[in-house]
Amino acid sequence: MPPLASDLATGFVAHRDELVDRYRAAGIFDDRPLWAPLVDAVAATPDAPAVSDAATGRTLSYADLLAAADGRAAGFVAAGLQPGDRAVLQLHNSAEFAVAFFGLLRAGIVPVMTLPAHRITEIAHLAAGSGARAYICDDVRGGFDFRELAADLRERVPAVQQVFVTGDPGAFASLPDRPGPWTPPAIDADLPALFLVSGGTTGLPKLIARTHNDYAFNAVTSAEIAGLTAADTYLAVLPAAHNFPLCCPGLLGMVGVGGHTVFAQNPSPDSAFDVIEKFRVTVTALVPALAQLWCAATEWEPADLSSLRLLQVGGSKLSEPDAAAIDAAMGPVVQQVFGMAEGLICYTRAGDARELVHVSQGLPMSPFDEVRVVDQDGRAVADGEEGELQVRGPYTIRGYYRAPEHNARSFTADGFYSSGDLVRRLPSGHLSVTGRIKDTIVRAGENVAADDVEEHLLAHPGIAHAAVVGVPDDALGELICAVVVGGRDAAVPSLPDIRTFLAARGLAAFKLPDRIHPADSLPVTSVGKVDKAALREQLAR
Ligand code: OOB
Repeated sequence: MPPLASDLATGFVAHRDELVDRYRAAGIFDDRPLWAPLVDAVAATPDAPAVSDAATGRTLSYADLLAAADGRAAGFVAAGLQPGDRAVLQLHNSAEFAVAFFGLLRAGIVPVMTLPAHRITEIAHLAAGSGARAYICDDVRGGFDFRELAADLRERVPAVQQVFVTGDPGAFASLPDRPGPWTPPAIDADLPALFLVSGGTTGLPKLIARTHNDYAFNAVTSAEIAGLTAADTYLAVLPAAHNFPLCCPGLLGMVGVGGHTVFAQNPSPDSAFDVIEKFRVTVTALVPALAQLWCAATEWEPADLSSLRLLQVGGSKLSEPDAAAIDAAMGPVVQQVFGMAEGLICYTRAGDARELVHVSQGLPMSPFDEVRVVDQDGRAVADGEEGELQVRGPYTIRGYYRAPEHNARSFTADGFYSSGDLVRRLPSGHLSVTGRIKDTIVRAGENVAADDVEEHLLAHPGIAHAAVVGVPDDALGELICAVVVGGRDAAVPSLPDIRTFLAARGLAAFKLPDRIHPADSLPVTSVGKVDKAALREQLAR
């Protein structure tokens, strides 16, 4: 492999040699570029549909997709970008997302996968941190002009020299297109193929470098577990740049089997149900809040959802009653997915008893995943006990990109990622996610896990959504504050009602909420998880 002229490898934390050797000996790294399955699919079924836009009905066959991606690749290079360069990609769900993404990969340019909800603070931070030379965005979406963000970005991060815009480019360039044959550069499959961004709700997102080898393994294994075939149609309705719809198995899993991916921007049931019916969608992925909404909507939205065989739910905790309700409303379709951009993905399996699918967040995807559940001192807890999940494995990073100070905190000396997630290992080996290390309220010296209180609140028939956060208090340190969204047609119950209800369920007195804040909705992060940091800020004001 010729050494890369670029500085891509600077600040990249590679796996340790002896472990790479072990993974390679097991045959789980195939040393091919991440785009290789696209070329395979073109060879096998050039005319099969690869990607469609739900909104316009535009469909690209596999041959079309590769030709379009190669036109982009040649265009990016003609515009002065080089293999190993980074480009911040911020596109809404569309066939063009797939064209630009594969175009960058075919040019050897490394995309930084940002989400449509990111704004200048995050984009500037990610562009600077990755050393990006280009920014790719849509013109205007949802009333927001991304070209203005681009102009701001050019000022704040002058190293971003190129801006490419879909639609009306304004002062910038359109996405480049140089049709014709294209020879992709050689790559080193153990170097980053793309950057994901961390999903944390505190601080600025961190850059997560995923290699060709590790991400291809992620896609293939996920597709196997989901039982994907060329006959499947996947609906990408979560933001496509997120790990879940991108590779778990998502777009990349579908390309690997030659299946069809449909992109939609509107996840509301009235719109998404039409798409499922029209394209006979078989698989999709949602966050719990959306899955709950879809489940409720089956009662009033007339739609034929019989094609849907797998509804993946992950990103935050799906409660047992909600999982059971979705199965009851839509058939036994739920698959729980507990994953992180840093690597580890857990899935419930097709053969699991439905009760296990409802109570657990799944089993690690690979036998090579090493999972430890540890106490505050880093010692393994007994099986069944709650502790922090630490993980090491073939597709879990060894460190964030160019972030040594974070790495000292988030990774152990022997290379495990400390996830901050609290889990319990069930006898089957499945994990149950019980909370986040930092998501506790310290009230009068007692530690109260927010998740614990939330689960009991959700059992109240008058409560549809609940988030529990601590608010500072002079006397008790923190007060337990529950922000609750009422059920359909129901007023939010009063504080005394709720306390009586929770006490009757056997919740300890020190865990009962001190305050109830009714709300119409809960603030969410870019991918749709409840944003506790934003809630705390709102309550502080
Ligand atoms: C996914 O990835 P990220 O990077 O946006 O967020 C990871 C964090 C996890 O550490 C955990 O705190 C939480 O999100 N999480 C869950 C969960 N799935 C993710 N917490 C409870 N139950 C679950 N099922 O969110 C992600 C990546 C790939 C596939 C699915 C989700």
